[in-house]
Amino acid sequence: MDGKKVMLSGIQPSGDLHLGNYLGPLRHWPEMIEEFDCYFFMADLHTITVRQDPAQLRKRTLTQIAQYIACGLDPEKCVLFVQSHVPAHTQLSWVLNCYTMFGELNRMTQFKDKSAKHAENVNAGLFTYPVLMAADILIYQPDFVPVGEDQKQHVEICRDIAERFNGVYGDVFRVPEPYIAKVGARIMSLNTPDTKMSKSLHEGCVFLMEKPEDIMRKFKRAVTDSDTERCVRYAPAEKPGVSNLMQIYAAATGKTYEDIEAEFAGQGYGKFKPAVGEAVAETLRPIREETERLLADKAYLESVYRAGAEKASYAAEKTLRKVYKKVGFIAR
Ligand code: ATP
Ligand code: LTN
Repeated sequence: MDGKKVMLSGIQPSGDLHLGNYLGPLRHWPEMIEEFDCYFFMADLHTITVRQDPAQLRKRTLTQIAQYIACGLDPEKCVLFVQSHVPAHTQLSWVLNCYTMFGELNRMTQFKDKSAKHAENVNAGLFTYPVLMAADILIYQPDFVPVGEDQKQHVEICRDIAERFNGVYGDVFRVPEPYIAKVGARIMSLNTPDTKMSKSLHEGCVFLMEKPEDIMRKFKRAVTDSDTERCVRYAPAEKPGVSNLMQIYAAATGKTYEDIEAEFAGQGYGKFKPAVGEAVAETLRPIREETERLLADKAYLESVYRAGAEKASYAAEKTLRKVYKKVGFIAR
């Protein structure tokens, strides 16, 4: 492309996108497309580390493309693609597997969590997941990778792999920085505010496609804290429930924590919870409506991901050729 800094990120279509995905990384992506050369993809290859229903996976992948566009990712201004459409990711992943240590993969917290959760299917893909993610990243030579807090360890191992490879072969890969937003980096479940909001915990999770009345219901039922002061105050350790709602409200409205404390001073939680619900419902309404409109135009979505795969392949194959040459493979 044209000498701008490069940015890349992806989300797995392993479930419907939720408020944590949106307020953490996704909301910030459209701000970046003017300034950076951006690649955003549906990480479908990653999803099969856990069993998927094939029809559901296809549907969710397509919905996710529509949601990316509805959130403001103009396909004319950034590259939107499906990970499995660019085989260079998996090709680089094999090479990087041979430059990644068993011990470092064994320390990854996501591997430990997911193998505990899916004890009947602790497959090798789940173990080498971070290597595929490193390949996804390094193949586009990005400067930044915007993700939520929980993905930081994966970007760090990617940096370690890149530095190890560069140490042997010279400066092949740019070593990228994670980019983690200050507000919204870790949205917690509305039911259990000590665990992160996640698509696998349905009740405490708000999905981007949910109707306003369902969103309101979830916020009205959100767990607040059992402290006696009953006031809206930001104190994550003492008041995790209220502080999480404040984080959501701040991210959805752009207000500061001080503004929010002043707005609800002396009012308890009765007005605060529906106000957060309303702010979220209003933020998500245009995204849901635009997603529905786009999903009705399959031909357009196909044209977006086809063009995206072509542009992404061009950049990815350039890095792959360089890597193959460095390690000593004969060019075809
Ligand atoms: P799972 O339920 O399988 O753990 P997930 O809901 O955590 O999935 P991912 O696909 O792993 O979602 O994450 C996609 C992106 O959203 C990542 O950048 C991740 O850091 C971010 N993210 C996920 N959950 C949250 C959250 N609760 N708050 C902020 N960011 C989040
Ligand atoms: N592991 C990420 C998805 C992902 C990703 C990436 C994010 C796969 N490859 C490359 C950033 C860059 C997740 O959200 N669970």
